[in-house]
Amino acid sequence: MSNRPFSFQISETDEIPLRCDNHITRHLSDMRGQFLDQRAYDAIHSKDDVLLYEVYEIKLPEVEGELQHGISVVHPGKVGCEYFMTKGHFHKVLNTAEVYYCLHGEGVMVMETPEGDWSVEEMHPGAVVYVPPRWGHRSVNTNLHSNLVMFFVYPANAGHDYISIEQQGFRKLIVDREGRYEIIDNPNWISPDMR
Ligand code: PAN
Ligand code: ZN
Repeated sequence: MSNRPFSFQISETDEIPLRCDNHITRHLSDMRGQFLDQRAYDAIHSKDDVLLYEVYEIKLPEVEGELQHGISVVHPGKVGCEYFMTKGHFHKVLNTAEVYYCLHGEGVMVMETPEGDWSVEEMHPGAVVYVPPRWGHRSVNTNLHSNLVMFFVYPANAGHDYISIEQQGFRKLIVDREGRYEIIDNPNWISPDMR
């Protein structure tokens, strides 16, 4: 059943949207094996299953024609020298795009095709990133003092393929080097011809 038209307010701060009926939380334990520095991961995890990021959505039917949209909030912090980030995914319907609009904070969108082409786009308030069809994507908060808050919208029937990224990783990692972010090769990335 489809919704009646509706509107709601979001502000350019890290406040949560007033209208939301689906709140997704992801903790360190949801990201096992995704950070490069396993020792740093274990050290943090042994003390606390830290909340890394949250997604606020309005429930919509996951069917063609609907546009899922909401707010993602990536909290500040690091595991080793890697910033807090989302799991990242391809859309299950690979040929579906997504738009992100940054409301607050600083970060990057790491993107990659199944063939191994890659791109990193900077996010800051007012920045829009277009994630084309077929591009896997992950948001990374590169500011250690504030949340990275973004509005996103994508076809509601897109679905999420998390397994591919869990298995092969992203080709590029985003690390902190003396207060600035740096893009490095992921030594554990499995290239398409080795899968
Ligand atoms: C976003 C993401 C959100 C969380 O809504 O789902 O940023 O990231 P993960 O899904 O990788 O945990 C989106 O890209 N939806 O398609
Ligand atoms: Zn997506």
